[in-house]
Amino acid sequence: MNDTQGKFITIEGSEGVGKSTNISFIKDYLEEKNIELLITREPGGTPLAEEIRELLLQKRSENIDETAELLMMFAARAQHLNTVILPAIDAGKWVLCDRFTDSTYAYQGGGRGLSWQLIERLEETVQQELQPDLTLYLDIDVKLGLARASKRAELDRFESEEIDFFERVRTAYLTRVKTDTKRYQVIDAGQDLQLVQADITHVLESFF
Ligand code: T5A
Repeated sequence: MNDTQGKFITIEGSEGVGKSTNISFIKDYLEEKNIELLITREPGGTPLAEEIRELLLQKRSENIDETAELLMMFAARAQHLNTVILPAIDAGKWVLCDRFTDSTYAYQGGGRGLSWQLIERLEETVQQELQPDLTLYLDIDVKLGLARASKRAELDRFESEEIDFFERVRTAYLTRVKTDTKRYQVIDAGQDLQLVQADITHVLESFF
C-alpha cells in the first residue's frame, strides 16, 4: 500500500459487543479529520454479498454444512473485496469494515472447529497479501455480550448458538490477537460506553 492509498480498518468481536455503536463513533472521529471514508460490513457490502449474508443468517430447518458456510463467507468476501474494498482503497479512501477474515477464524475456526490451515488457504486465495492496517478487537464476557444482543431484534442463526460456541469464538479471537500486537488493538468492551470510546480514541490517535 503506498501513500496515496487509503487505509483499511476492521472492527471485530462477538455478538452484541458494540461494533455498530462504535463504528458510528469512529466515523465521526475520522470525518473530523477530513478523511474520506467508506463504511461497509461482512458478510455483505455488495448486493450479491448481502444476498449471501441473508442466506447465512436466516434460521433454517436444513443444517448448513460447516465447509459450505466457510465457502459462502469467502465467496461474499471475494466479491466485496474486489468490487468495493480494493477500489476504494486505491482511490485513497479509508475503509472501515464491520467484521472481516478474523471473524472467519473466530466463528468458522473457533466456533465450528474448522482448521485454521484451511482458512489460511482460502484467505491467501481471496486476499493474497492484503491484511487490515488496523483491527480493533472489542472483547467482552460472552454472557454480557449475549445479554446486550438479546435486547434487540430476533436472534439470527449465529446468535442462536449455544454459549459454548461463543466461548470458543472468544478464545479464538484472543489467540489471534496475540499473533500481531501492532495490528490488533484490544478494547475492553465490557466497560461503560464512554470508557470504551475513550480507549478507541487513544488507539486512533496512536494510529495517526
Ligand atoms: N460471521 C461473520 C461469521 O461467522 N464469519 C465471518 O467470516 C463473518 C464476517 C454477522 C454474523 O456473521 C458471523 C458472525 C455474526 O454472527 P453481525 O450483524 O455482524 O452478524 O454481528 P453481530 O455481532 O450480531 O452484530 P450486531 O450489529 O448485532 O452487534 P454489535 O454491532 O456488536 O452491537 P451493537 O453496537 O448493536 O450493540 C448491542 C447493544 O449493546 C449496547 C448498544 O446500545 C446495543 O443496544 N451497547 C452497550 N451497552 C452498554 N455498554 C456499552 N459499552 C455498550 N456498547 C453497546
